[in-house]
Amino acid sequence: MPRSPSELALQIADGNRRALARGITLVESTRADHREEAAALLTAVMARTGAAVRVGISGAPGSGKSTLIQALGMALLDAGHRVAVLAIDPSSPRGGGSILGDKTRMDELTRHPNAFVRPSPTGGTLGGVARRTREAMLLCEAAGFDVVLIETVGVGQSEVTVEGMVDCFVLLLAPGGGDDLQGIKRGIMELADIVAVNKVDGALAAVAETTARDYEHALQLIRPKTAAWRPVVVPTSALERRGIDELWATVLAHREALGATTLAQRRGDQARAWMWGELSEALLDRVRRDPAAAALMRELEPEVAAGLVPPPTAAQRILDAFGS
Ligand SMILES: Nc1nc2c(ncn2[C@@H]2O[C@H](COP(=O)(O)OP(=O)(O)O)[C@@H](O)[C@H]2O)c(=O)[nH]1
Ligand SMILES: [Mg+2]
Repeated sequence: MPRSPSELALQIADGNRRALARGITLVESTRADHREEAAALLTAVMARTGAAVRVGISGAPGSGKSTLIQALGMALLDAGHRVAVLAIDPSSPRGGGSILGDKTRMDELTRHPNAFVRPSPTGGTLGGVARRTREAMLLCEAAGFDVVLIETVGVGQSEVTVEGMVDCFVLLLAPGGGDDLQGIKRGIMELADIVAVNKVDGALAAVAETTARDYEHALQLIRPKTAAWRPVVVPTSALERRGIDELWATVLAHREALGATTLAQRRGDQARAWMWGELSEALLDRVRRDPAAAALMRELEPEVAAGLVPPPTAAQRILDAFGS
């Protein structure tokens, strides 16, 4: 990285896309000196962040997330917005096919001068990928993108993670793909601010409409995240670009319903949780690298595994060794 973080921050704030890409590469790096530069970069851009509408879009592979993001993104660009798209896919293999698929699915967006598309960083844990995406989102905001769309594959914990970094969480379902009511975990439904039932077109239209009604009923039974908003179902066809304006209108209605205070509170809670997450990770890292604690860890781990030492006792002893 030839440029200093403060120089890079200025170029990002200037809307320089190459600088933005560079900045994201910097925050994605795990090298210790890069982490320091990344922290300086984030500090430098912080005052310029927060102005975007942050939307998460989650769903099973093949439900149409990338197609929908392209359709929604193009509509937003037409309306004069600047749109950044980030992806979280902890399951994606290095240089894997899903990213290539997404690239062609979002080719129009990728080519548009007012859009910025960044595929998921490959490798690493969900926590690691999520941290980099959070930081990338802030950089995109600093670069003047006023809408950030985060695509995530609905596997494991990734929905919870993305819900924890956006203003509005959209669950995308496609009929006939195992996305019937029984197939979706209640916990995921509870995270959704909006349920979009996609592929309401062609031969699937009738099934999709039934699916949409089923979900409307199911959502009635779920306790809303906030008294201000009851999750709603929006039928879409990403392929035929129908329901896209309605989807965006619903995102804005959700924002309006929450109001500035609740939204600020939500973001504040997210930032606080992010800080504590960082702290526990960093602390654990230090414990692991502390010679005394590490030695004791190696000694105690087999004993814990063999059932000779209670895990809480071992943890306490390692912590004591670390502090001393
Ligand atoms: N019929 C129909 N097919 C769709 C629709 N949206 C996406 N698809 C198709 O579903 C497949 C998976 O789409 P993709 O956007 O890659 O899904 P993702 O894995 O969720 O990102 C592709 O073949 C799309 O063309 C839709 O609204 N209607
Ligand atoms: Mg995709």
